[in-house]
Amino acid sequence: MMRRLPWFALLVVLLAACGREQPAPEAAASAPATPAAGVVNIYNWSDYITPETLEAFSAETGIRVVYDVYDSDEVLEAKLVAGNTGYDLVFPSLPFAQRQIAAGLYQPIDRALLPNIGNIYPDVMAAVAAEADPDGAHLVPYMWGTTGLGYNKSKVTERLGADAPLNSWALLFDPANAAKLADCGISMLDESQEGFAAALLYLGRDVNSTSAEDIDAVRALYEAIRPHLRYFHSSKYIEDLANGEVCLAVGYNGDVLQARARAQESGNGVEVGFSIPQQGANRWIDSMAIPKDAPNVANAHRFIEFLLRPEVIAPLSDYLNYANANQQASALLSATVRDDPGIYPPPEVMAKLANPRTLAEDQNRIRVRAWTSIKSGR
Ligand code: N2P
Repeated sequence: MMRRLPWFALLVVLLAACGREQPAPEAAASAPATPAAGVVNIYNWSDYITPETLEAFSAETGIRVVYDVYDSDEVLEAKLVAGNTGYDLVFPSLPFAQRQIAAGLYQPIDRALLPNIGNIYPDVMAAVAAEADPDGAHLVPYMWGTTGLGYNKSKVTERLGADAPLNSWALLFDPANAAKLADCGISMLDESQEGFAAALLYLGRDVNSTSAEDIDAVRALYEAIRPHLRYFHSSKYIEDLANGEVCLAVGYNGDVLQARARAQESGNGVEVGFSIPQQGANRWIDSMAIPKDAPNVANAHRFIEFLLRPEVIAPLSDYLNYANANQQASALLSATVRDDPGIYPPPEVMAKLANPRTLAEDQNRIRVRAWTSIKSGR
């Protein structure tokens, strides 16, 4: 993927040197920060930015970036609820952002400080308004994507044959398939909302259902495949898919495609595929938001404005394999990213995507509890 842009050659060297692309906290900003310029404390999903972006921001503004990562909306939410995170900017997904806004966890964003806000696709803005932020006051969309199936082509077809259902949730939820893939490793996201959505889509039901009948049906599905699942984790599968340590992962599209790219770059012969199952998949939008007690609000706005620049966000999409929300950036994307149906799905697939919703707290608690017991296999 880095072959597309010559300046990413530098990144290859940096990544090879540190073995991972994750910027270590505090390590990302190399520009000397002047005390006047201060700092911005960012808490973002793992594998969701490049060190170059942070360095470019610091070089231009003199603002030091302190950067931490998480791999679950639930982890982010627990910190925000506890308060005093020290973070200036976080990246919640829609259904979580909706209830976090309702709970007063974010402060309004000053759009007057964001001259590039008009670059966001109107329909992405509209979806964010409809699903979470009616007056558009708290969220600036960053990237969006889907949750689907990442697989190791040769290992899966060796075990299930050439007609393996690579485009179906049956690849995972049909116990006969899961049993045959168990030895090469199956991983599942550790997020109740994603775990439920995958199973409910397979069953042809509403991803947001909290009915007792549907919860029981989901439990039964997982019970049948539980012995064949190697682990529940929301970021480890990138490396494991790339190395051939797992052969099937329920994962976020860009993360699976990053695994595909890592395998290609390492030349290890592993061919990773991604599919949005025919039964449909969750579609999510991740946005930037400023916690209510953020210590460096002006710097948070400067970082948001930086990411709203087409020439900043386009190479990020190229590298991360996630679709960004910036209309002006589309012409700058590499053709392979723009034309990848796993990143920008065709209309007929878009029509099948499901929107996870914020669930009522008591209903959500029932699903989270069920998920905990599904994971423990009890
Ligand atoms: C990035 C995962 C972001 C997707 N690694 C979750 N909304």
